[in-house]
Parts: sequence; C-alpha cells; structure tokens
Amino acid sequence: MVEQLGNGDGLLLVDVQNDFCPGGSLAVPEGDEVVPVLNRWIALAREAGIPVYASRDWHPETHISFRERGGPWPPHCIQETRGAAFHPDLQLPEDAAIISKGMDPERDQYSAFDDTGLAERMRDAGVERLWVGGLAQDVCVRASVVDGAREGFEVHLLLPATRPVDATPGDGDRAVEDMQEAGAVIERSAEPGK
Ligand code: VGL
Ligand code: ZN
Repeated sequence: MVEQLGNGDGLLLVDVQNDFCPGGSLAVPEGDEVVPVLNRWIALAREAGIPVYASRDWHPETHISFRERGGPWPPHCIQETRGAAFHPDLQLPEDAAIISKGMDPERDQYSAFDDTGLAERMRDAGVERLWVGGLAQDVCVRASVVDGAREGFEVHLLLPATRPVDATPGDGDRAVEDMQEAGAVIERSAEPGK
C-alpha cells in the first residue's frame, strides 16, 4: 500500500498493446480491463511528477517466438502494425519513456529490463520504488517484475492492473507467487492508499 507517490517513485506499464487485448492476435482474456486502472495510476504519476515508462513488444515480421518458426506464440506485435500500437484508451503521457523489446528476430525479450538499459535509465531518474502493471501477468509482467526486483528496485505489482494469458491454466497464480518470492509486494487494491 502507498499513501502517496513522490520522489523516488516510478510507474512501469508493460506491453499494453492491441494484440494482447480482446480482438488482438495474442489476446489476453480481459486484457483491456487493465487500461482504466492504469489510467488512474498515470494520472497520479503525473500529479506527483514521477517518471512513466511504457514497454512494448516490437517484433520483426518473422520472429523466433512465432509458431511459423517453431515458437510458442501466434505472430503478434509486429512493428508499425495496429496490433503493436498501445491500446487507444491508454492515456500515455507525452513524455513517457517508450522501451521497445523483442526486435532481434533470433531472440525473445520478455523482460523490459532485458538488455534495454531500462534499469540504468530509472536509476539516473532517481527511481527506487517501482509500480508495475500491464500484460501479460504470467509472461512479460512476471519477467519484468522479477528482473526489476533483482536490479534492486522495490517493486510493487499492481494486481488489478494485470491479467494472465494463462496458456496453461494457473499460470497467472504461479506468476504472482514467483513475483512475491522475488521480493515484489503484491498490491491487491486498484487504488493507492486503499
Ligand atoms: C508477451 C507473449 C509473447 C507479453 C510477449 O508481453 O506478455 N507474451 N510476447
Ligand atoms: Zn512477443
């Protein structure tokens, strides 16, 4: 729980992209329901003047994670397509830092911290405590939260601002356990201070 956001806080929105929402090519059930919750956190972040980071999956047309290449996923989030765009209702601040990942056709990057320079950028901005939501809870959110904790940030998972793809039933619950074990605080309320 947090009373107020301020100095030392940062907000990370993971992969809130059309392809991960209903109607998208790798739709997360109820994935779009994270958007209004995250919009409230974005508003709080702006009031507090804290930095907002938004990662995006940004794949070339033939990516190693795609089924046609033996990977686990249908093609998704192909660079410059509508599916790769942020959800249209997400009120991303103009000065939000965009972190693209998954651009190497031969390698996947689930974590927003994997070889992106994000941890250094956050440290340079004075971030110590990180609030994280987005998609998918059991894939890129999980990897980003675990890495963020390993990088030494005090990571808080905004549970109502995430949804699992649940490729195997129970993946979401297991991911939450993994994140907690990695040292993340699991926030079960949709609003700060509650
Ligand atoms: C993701 C599956 C494949 C994610 C990315 O953003 O959670 N999931 N690529
Ligand atoms: Zn991907």
